[in-house]
Amino acid sequence: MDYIKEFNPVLCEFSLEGAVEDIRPYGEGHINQTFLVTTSQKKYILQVMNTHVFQDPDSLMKNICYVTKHLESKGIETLHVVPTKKNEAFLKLHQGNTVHCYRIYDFIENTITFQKATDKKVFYNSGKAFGEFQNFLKEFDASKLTETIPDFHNTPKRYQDFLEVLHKDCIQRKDTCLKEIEFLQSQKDNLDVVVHGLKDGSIPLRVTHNDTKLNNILMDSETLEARAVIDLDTIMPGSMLYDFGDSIRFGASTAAEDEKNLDLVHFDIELFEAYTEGYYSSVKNSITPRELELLPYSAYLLTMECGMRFLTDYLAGDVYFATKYEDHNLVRCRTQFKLAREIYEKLKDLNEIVQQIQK
Ligand code: ADP
Ligand code: GN1
Ligand code: MG
Repeated sequence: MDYIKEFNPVLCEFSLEGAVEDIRPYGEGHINQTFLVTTSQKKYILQVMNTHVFQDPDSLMKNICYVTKHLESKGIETLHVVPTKKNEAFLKLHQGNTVHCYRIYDFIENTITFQKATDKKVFYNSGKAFGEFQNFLKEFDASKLTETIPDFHNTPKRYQDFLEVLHKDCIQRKDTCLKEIEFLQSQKDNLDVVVHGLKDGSIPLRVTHNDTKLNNILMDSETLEARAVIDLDTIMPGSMLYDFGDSIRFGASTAAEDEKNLDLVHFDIELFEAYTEGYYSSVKNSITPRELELLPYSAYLLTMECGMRFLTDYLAGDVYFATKYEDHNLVRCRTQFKLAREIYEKLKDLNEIVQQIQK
């Protein structure tokens, strides 16, 4: 694939430093198409924005500029949006009958992202950094941020969406995942605790990141300290429990999110402890007793929710998450359900860990 030729009309619209020497796909994100652009002088990240998932790219980029400028003004390392020659935050290009949206960030040098927590220290560091990011988000007035995906973590609503897709079974995949469907249906009464808590006020509504997996944080390649929280597309009102739970679901697994051999997939209680310690050290002054009590449950909830989203997308014909092979979404769903089951069984032990950490 000649990416330099393909993206030439796009890159022409931005003032990049140096001549473009190389463009290649980069990272493991499931939503945007990400490329590393190398010029004779520096590196950039180019993204083809996913406008099927984010239907209002103008508001989305306003959110990102608002948040990153604020972070920059405080001297916190963050994404830096490279504007177009017309000084827009992203480029809308009419190509054939469709409009494609592109954005460019400076590449944040000397950092790495992990697809799996390799050791407790790395995961502790990411917990501390996501906690600090949560503190930073307290300064934002939620009304100034557009909700980029309404009901993003409304788990009961996602369950209803699943039922609808299951009912339609538009590409006849239902019979290939009966066990997963049955497991999800058996859990349906356990999915509404956070949504109810937000509604009755027992859980505070905050501004949250909402997509806190380990590969959405850049770690310094030498010190392994967290450098920058990235993937800021879903910053919007939510619960701290969504951020905590999502980090645990991805990072406290002994295997990759798409490991096919389920014997390798386990919930690692020591990784849970490391992350919780890091996170708590940052948020101890603002987390409420109810939130603390629900930290372990949130790990189960977000893992169920993500498994349900993968299953729903599998049944719908892979229209949301990027997939690399035919049953990729089903493979991902299976790892999540296996983890969720283990987390649920260990809730008592996890509660004890949370109690201990507070002492
Ligand atoms: P997606 O929404 O598809 O997950 P991300 O914005 O998370 O896309 O980017 C995908 C990956 O690209 C990240 O996990 C990270 O490895 C890498 N990445 C993104 N932005 C930068 C950046 N500014 N500097 C270095 N790496 C980046
Ligand atoms: C997506 O964008 P990315 O790959 O960091 C998804 C998350 C899921 C995650 C599962 C906007 O995250 O919600 O938890 O995949 N992001 C969006 O790996 O839907
Ligand atoms: Mg990402």
